[in-house]
Amino acid sequence: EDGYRLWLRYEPVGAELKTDYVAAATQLVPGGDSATIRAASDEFARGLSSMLGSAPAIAPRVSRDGAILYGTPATSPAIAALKLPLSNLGKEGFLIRSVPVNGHRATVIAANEDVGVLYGVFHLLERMERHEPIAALDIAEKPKLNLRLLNHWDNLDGHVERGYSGESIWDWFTLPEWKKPRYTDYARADASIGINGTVLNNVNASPDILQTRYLEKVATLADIFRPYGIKVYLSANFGSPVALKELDTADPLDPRVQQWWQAKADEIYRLIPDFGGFLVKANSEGQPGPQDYHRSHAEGANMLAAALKPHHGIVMWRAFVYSAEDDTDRARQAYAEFKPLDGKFADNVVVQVKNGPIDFQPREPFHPLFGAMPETPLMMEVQITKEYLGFNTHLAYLGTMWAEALDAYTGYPAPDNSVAGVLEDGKGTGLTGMAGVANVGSDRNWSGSEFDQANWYAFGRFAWNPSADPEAIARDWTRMTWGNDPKLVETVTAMMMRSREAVVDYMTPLGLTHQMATGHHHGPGPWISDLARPEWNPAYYNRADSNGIGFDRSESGTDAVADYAPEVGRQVNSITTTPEMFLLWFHHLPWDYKLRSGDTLWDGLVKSYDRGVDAVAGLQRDWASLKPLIDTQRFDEETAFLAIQHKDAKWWRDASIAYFQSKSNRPLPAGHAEPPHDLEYYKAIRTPYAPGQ
Ligand code: BDP
Repeated sequence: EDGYRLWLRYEPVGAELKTDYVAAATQLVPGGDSATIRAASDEFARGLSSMLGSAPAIAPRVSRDGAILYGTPATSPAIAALKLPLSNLGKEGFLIRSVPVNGHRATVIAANEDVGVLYGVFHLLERMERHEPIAALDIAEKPKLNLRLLNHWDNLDGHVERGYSGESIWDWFTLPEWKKPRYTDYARADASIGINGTVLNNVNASPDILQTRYLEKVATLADIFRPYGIKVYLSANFGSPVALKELDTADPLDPRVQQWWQAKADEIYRLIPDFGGFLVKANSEGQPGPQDYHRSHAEGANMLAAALKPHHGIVMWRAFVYSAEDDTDRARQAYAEFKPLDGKFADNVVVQVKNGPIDFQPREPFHPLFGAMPETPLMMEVQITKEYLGFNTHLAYLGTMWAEALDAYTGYPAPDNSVAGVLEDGKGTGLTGMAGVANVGSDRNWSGSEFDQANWYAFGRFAWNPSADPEAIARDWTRMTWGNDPKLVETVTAMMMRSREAVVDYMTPLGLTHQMATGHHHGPGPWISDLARPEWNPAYYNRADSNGIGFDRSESGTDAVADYAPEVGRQVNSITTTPEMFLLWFHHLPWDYKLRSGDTLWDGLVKSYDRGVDAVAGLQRDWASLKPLIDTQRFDEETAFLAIQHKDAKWWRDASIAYFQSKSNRPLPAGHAEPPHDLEYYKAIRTPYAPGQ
């Protein structure tokens, strides 16, 4: 049991359930013969034979009780005859119903397009994995967002930026000839959670990906993914025409540049007719961009969009920018650059905004752009890989973190004013979506740890439905990944639900942020203040001194609160109404400031760190109690990883307390132990190598 099968383990079911399931799966009746319907049939064969001991035979029509009929009205007269209410389900929705067909009891999986059928087949199989009843179904599902994409930060040399699960799964060296079975298993996993697009290469993009010999490899991957409803996209380096030595400029208003991209787009679509489009990181962290030629982000994005438009491709233009010239407040910089461009983007451009205004931290308030671009479709980018949450060895279920951002009230006039509502509102373009920076790599278990598979899974579920319940997702994943024993399900789900808060507590409590050591971002470095740019330094963010701690973003500080809708801004401008979890994000406060608990800020801070460490010890205890219920290989690995997390959590706590105490000059609250070493000891710890840089 090495984790390779992810949540699609299809474990054999017990005798009683088997009788029910066998009776409800006596024959498979595919309505159609496309590659997608064949993939659905293959999945049924794989899943049912594994869960029930044998797979039912494929039949041309429903001829006995317990048949499963699946297809679209267009290719299956039997489904057309049922006149099912499919009109509201779009291209990707599906319906599953227990209905009589030809006088026989049957389960029908119907959709408008084959990919919807495939999603429905996975849905039914996953229900069976969770031991749920399937005899009387009436399910209608459709995604709320259209672009449900993984972003792979994979370099062409196989290295994955911020990857903690081995090397890239794309073997560019052996493509296009060698089509690894793993590529198909990747597509199956994605389709099982509704992911419908994948950006294959790093946003810090090598221009080489646009060379013909790489595009041929990309085309092969696109062919493998197509039956699973997955489109391929590429990160495009804005300076490609120059870097590939074909032009001496990449100025988006230069006709030669426009023609270059047009010809490149034409070439791509000759090879990949359904190519999705480009993801672009421009004028950010040293990447080239339109501003190099004094053009705006919109002018750059629109030039690429024009090249893709005849082929129905799109541009996802990232808003992750912070400029060296502007040293006011990094949290305001994307807003400052993009807000004035609202309404200036072409209708096949969507702006891709990180969930928070800084950078994938354990906790951030939502990005103010979500409430500020009424004329521009926005998609949300989250990081599935845990660059700032302890890599693959710390257990941190991100579903709760994403729900916190998605549920946040923006004040924006979207249907429900939440960030999720903003994402669902494509401003008439249909460009609604979420992107997740993938944690998929060459490790046997794909994600570097079993629990990190949950974050891949949860990402798909949230992209399908941004209002989803993180606990329900955790429970579903647990059942499929670890088993259906009630104690196991409750224990693991509860562990997951409190895991991210534990990380916040031992790394960056009370709204602190970006306290990680330089470069690799593993381990604490709150004292660091000597890096070239101010906003790379943890000390820039904590601003701890003998008076207090925190970053004043109120109107008396950097006024970042003004980037939010007035009612949101008012709430966080005032110290007393700012939620305590964001206190030091928005305010610089004296060490003796009284928290709601009655503790001083200093005491509360220390207690948070300790609470985080204790929470990890709790995770260890809970996990240990599951030993009889879990296979040895996966149990042992997680046991070891939790021990690493516990050790790291103590390191975080002790180093942070040692540093902040050197500023606060206050004793620790009663019952809280002093760090075992002095500050110099923690400062001297060097991590010579950490994965993912
Ligand atoms: C940061 C990562 C860096 C990425 C950057 C981005 O440290 O590796 O290139 O985000 O999103 O968090 O572009």
